Amino acid sequence: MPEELGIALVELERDKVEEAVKSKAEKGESPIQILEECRRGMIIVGERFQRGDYYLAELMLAAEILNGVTAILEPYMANVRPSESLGKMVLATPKGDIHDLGKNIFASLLKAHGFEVHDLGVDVDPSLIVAKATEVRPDFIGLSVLITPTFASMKQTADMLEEAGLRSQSKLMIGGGVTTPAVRDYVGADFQTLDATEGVDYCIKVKKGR
Ligand code: B12
Repeated sequence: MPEELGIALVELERDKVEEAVKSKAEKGESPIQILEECRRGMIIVGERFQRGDYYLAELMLAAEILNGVTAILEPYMANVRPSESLGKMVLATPKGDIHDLGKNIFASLLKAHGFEVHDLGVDVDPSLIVAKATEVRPDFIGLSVLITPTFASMKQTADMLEEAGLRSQSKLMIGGGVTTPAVRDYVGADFQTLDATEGVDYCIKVKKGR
């Protein structure tokens, strides 16, 4: 069971969540820890939805609250942000998928650790991802996926990057609730995780060689 903050999210108490997040952040608690607590709450919201205890409107409200938390924490992330860019990431939820909570958490953590993030949003066509990669020449391309039909969209993105001669210049990373090592192999990605912190650790390892 999550702690008080996570429970407030489960109970959809927006004001309580926002106050708790601000108060914890002001006291110097790690934004990463605060996000993790909220993420645990969001998992329970999903379980309630699946049991039929919550309706879609409640699920969407919880999602809205969690995206609000990510926004509140952004300035506090800046406090731990190194001054120089550690590397570039082009990030997207690919075509066919509109889930963005995990992607937004990953983006916030990356920024907090000094990465330059080009977040293309949700339901992004592979051609736009390739165009952005051509423009910014990122070290990493991250795809966040929560529904299985989007696997094909990820594979298409990987193939188009290859055709454009861009695949070898960037590490292709995938993440999000339905991804597995088998999906990583199908897509031909370099890395897969269900944990944003692990994703950030991987980026740091690649850039710093440790
Ligand atoms: C919230 C939610 C929604 C919200 C999304 C709101 C939003 N703004 O994102 C709403 C209500 C809109 C929604 C809609 C739908 N949903 Co939905 N949703 C969920 C739910 C409950 C939670 C997902 C979530 O946000 N988890 C919390 C986040 C923080 O976790 P996460 O994404 O895994 O991210 C973490 C890591 O994976 C990682 N990470 C994430 N991305 C990346 C990327 C990289 C590169 C890296 C390194 C790391 C990383 O970092 C995060 C933090 O550690 C799940 C059920 C579940 N328990 O997962 C269903 C679920 C994902 N949804 C599902 C479905 C089917 C749908 C709909 C199709 C429903 C419908 N019939 O209309 C639509 C989607 C339409 C579409 N085309 O996309 C299914 C998918 C099933 C499948 N296998 O395909 C699920 C699994 C529910 C279920 N069991 O049926 N949904």
